[in-house]
Amino acid sequence: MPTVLYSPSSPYSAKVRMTARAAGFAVDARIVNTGDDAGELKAANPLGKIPVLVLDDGGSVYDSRAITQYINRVSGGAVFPRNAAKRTEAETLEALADGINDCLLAHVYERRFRPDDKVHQPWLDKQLGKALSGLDLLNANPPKMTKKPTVGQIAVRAMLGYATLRFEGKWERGRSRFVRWAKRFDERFPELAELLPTG
Ligand SMILES: N[C@@H](CCC(=O)N[C@@H](CS)C(=O)NCC(=O)O)C(=O)O
Repeated sequence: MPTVLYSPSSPYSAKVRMTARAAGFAVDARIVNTGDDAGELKAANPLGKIPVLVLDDGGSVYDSRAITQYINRVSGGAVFPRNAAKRTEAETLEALADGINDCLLAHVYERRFRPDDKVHQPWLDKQLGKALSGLDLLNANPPKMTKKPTVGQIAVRAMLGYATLRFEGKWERGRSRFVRWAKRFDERFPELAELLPTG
C-alpha cells in the first residue's frame, strides 16, 4: 500500500491525508522528522520536505499538489470536479490555501530557526499580513459546501486547522463567517476533521 510520510502538525500533510480519505484511496501513514537529513525522508525527497507519497514500486510523489492530483487520477476523479471551470476554481482554492500556509510557515520558521536577535519583525509582519489578506478573501467568499468535498475545500479546512494550531486568537476576529464555515465542514465531514493538524 502507498505510504504518506508526514508530520501531524503539517497542513500540507493534513490536506493530503484528508484527500486520500475523501477519495477512498487507502494509504499507510508514517511520521518522519524533517530535521533528519540522512533518513528515509531525504531518500524519498531530496528537498527533505513533507508530505511525500511513497508508491508501491518505491517511487515518490511530491509536493502536496502533485499528490492531490495523483490521488484524483487514480481514484477516477473523486476529488476534483470534472467541469473545467469548477476544476479551475478548486485548484485555485487549493493554491490559495497552500499560499497562506507558505506565509504562516515562513513566519513560524523565522522565529524557530533564527537566533532572537536576527529575527526580522518587518518580515514577520509582511508574512502574517499576506496570510490575513487571504483569510479575508475566504471570509468574504467561503467555499461553497458540496455533498462530496473537493480538494479546494479540504485544503482550506486543513490550512485553517494550522492557523488555529499556531496562531490561535490572532486571526479569528472579524472572520466569524469563516469560523462558522469550518464548523459546518467538520459537522458534515467528521471523518476528515479527525485528520486536521495537531501539535
Ligand atoms: N510546497 C510544499 C510545501 C511543503 C512544506 O514546506 N512542508 C514543511 C512542513 S509543513 C516542511 O517539510 N518543512 C521542512 C523544510 O522545509 O525543511 C507542499 O505543498 O508539499
